[in-house]
Order: sequence, then structure tokens, then C-alpha cells
Amino acid sequence: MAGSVQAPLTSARAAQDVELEPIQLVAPDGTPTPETRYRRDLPPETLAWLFESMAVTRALDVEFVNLQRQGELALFATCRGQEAAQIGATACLRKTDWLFPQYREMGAFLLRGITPAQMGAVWRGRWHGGLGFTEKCVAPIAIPIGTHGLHAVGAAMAAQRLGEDSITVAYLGDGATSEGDAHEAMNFAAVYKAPCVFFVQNNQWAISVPVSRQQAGPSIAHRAIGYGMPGVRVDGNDVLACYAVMEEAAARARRGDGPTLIEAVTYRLGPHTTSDDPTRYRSDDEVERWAALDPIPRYRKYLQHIDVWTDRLEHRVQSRSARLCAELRDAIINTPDMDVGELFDTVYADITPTLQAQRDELLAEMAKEA
Ligand SMILES: Cc1ncc(C[n+]2csc(CCOP(=O)(O)OP(=O)(O)O)c2C)c(N)n1
Ligand SMILES: [Mg+2]
Repeated sequence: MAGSVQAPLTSARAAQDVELEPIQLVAPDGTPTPETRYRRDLPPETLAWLFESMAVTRALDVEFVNLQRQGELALFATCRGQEAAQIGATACLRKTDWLFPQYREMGAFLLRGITPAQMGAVWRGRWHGGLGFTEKCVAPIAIPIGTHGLHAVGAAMAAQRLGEDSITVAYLGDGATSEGDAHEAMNFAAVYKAPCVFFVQNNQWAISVPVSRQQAGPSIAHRAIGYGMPGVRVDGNDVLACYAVMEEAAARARRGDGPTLIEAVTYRLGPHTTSDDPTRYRSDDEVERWAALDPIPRYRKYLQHIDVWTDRLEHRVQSRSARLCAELRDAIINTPDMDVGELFDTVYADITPTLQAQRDELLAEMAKEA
């Protein structure tokens, strides 16, 4: 009996040194920090690629918001301010590692080669939105908060049983960690040493609920102690720090040592979605404080500091951003909407009477509007 309680206590103790101070490799002024436990000496082309990916994500994000404001999209969830977290945490993974996004992870989609047209189809609400993601080892977005944590753990356990060396990543929000699903996912993952990383983007808000209402403990990362896995807090606005801690967590999962809970401390600079008015629940002062920590100018200063910054990189960012934004705009505006009737055709080999009735009702409704 003593032995059976001893084992989890030991692994929990190993995880007990969760630091409250987030890991940071690049200071807000763009200079390297004294941190020596993680490497920042990536090859110059990788360093430049990280910048390019962050800046192109930002440009696409702006284009999405514009398209929504122009009435082309009903809704969009911006990731402005969270580019370092998403790019850093995804860039160090293998293309065969499975990503389980929430809904705000455009940086991760970009890195996986999900096209602007594919991303646009999701927010345009086309019936095939999300199709094709799985070909890139990306699960469709999960609007029901926290559910995809379980999918990520299930997929990780499947990979484990099949003897594959791929890992899975669940991208959760701070609010998502309060869901029962997130608890079940983390507990299962820790108990079964599933090769899964929980990457929580703590962007300080879950719509209008501040992160202070998501836990009474010292931090989200500290919950890892209770599950018996390592917990790491990282500066989510520092792309190199996010890269480094995810690289370490991915290696741990891949060698069979189980999951890690990473809390990337960041900020949602924009509204929750284009339907939200954040001035109703947060102060301009707060937003300005975080805007000064914007991950993109910070990293640009760092690249300048280490002499990796070039005008060519700037031009490359501009031309790729322009090309992808044009692709997005074209896909949203000029591609005819799919026949919504097809939505029902692909559910079962033979349509059920209930679905047929729903299909008829929808088509009749739409015919009235046309
Ligand atoms: C199960 C469930 N409950 C409530 C909602 C409504 N909802 C949509 S987004 C959201 C907040 C999520 O916050 P967080 O996990 O921090 O992610 P963020 O939007 O900040 O990226 C809520 C409550 C939902 N989609 N699903
Ligand atoms: Mg949040």
C-alpha cells in the first residue's frame, strides 16, 4: 500500500520546483537576459524565419479583421499579441506532431502550411471549413472550450501504443484550464505518461473574466504539481523562450517521460472576437502596458542587436504578407459559396429522414432570402 502511494508522490515532488518568474531569453528592450539554462543560439536562418512567421501572422490577422469589418465575415478571433507564443511553441515541433488548437492559433496554422483560403473558409463559415487541416496533422478548431485537451491526450496515448515517436500539443486558453475536460486531460496524461504537451496561452482574459478568477493557486503552471508533471512558466511574448521550453517539453514527451504543462504569459491585445468590446471590462492603461511588451518589435530589436536583421528580411516579410493577404481576400470574396446542401450529403452514406427534413428547411429558408 505504502508503495502505491509513494510513486505518485515522488513524481509530484520532482515537479515541485515550478518557478513563478517566467523564463525569459530576450528582455523587453531586445537584449539577451542572463538566463543560461536554455539556448538562444539557433541558426541565423531559423532566427529570421521566426520573425518572418510572427510578422506574417500579424499581417494576416489585420487582414482578417478588415474583412470582418467590411462585412465579409461574421466573426473573427484575433491572435494579435500572441504571435511569439504560437510561433515559438510550434516552430520547434516536427511536422508529424499533432496540434490540437483552440480557435486563436493562426500562427500555428501558418507554420503548418494551412493556406489563407483554408483559414478563411473556417471564419467564413463555409461548410468545408476545417477540412484539410488533418492532412497537416492539425485538428480542426475546438469552439467548445477545453474539449480538445482530451482529444490531444487520446491521440498521444494512441501514438504511445502504436510505438510512434510523435507527440501531441493541446493549445489551451487560461479560461480553458478551468474546464473539467482540461483536468481530466491533464490527469490522464500524467498518469499514463502520454506524450502530450499542454501549452496554455495565458492571455490574461477569458472574454471578460480575468485570469485571477481562473485559479486560487500561485499560477496555472503550478497546477502541474498536483498532476505530477513538470510545470513551466514562460514569457509568452518572447519567441525564443517559448521555442526553448517547448523544445525541452517535446523532447521529454518523445523520450517517454510524459507530459509537461507550459504556461505562456502573454496578452490578447485585441478584443476576444470582433463581436466583443473590451473597453467595457479592461482599462486603457492595462492595454498600453502590454502593448509596450509587443513581441514583434521586441524580437526585431534582438535580431538587430545580434546582427541578424537585414533589409532583405524586411522585404521578404512585406512581400509574403502582401501575397498571403491577397490570397485570403481573394478566397473570401471571389470564391463562390459552396452549396450548403452538401453539408448534409456527407454526414451518412444515405441521408436520414431527419437530416433530409433539416436540409429541405434550410434550403427553403435560403431561397426566401435570395
Ligand atoms: C464549453 C464552453 N463554455 C463556454 C463557451 C463560451 N466561450 C467562448 S470563448 C470563451 C473564453 C475562453 O477563454 P480562454 O480559454 O482564456 O481563451 P481565449 O479566448 O482567451 O484565447 C468562452 C467562455 C464555449 N465556447 N464553450
Ligand atoms: Mg484567455
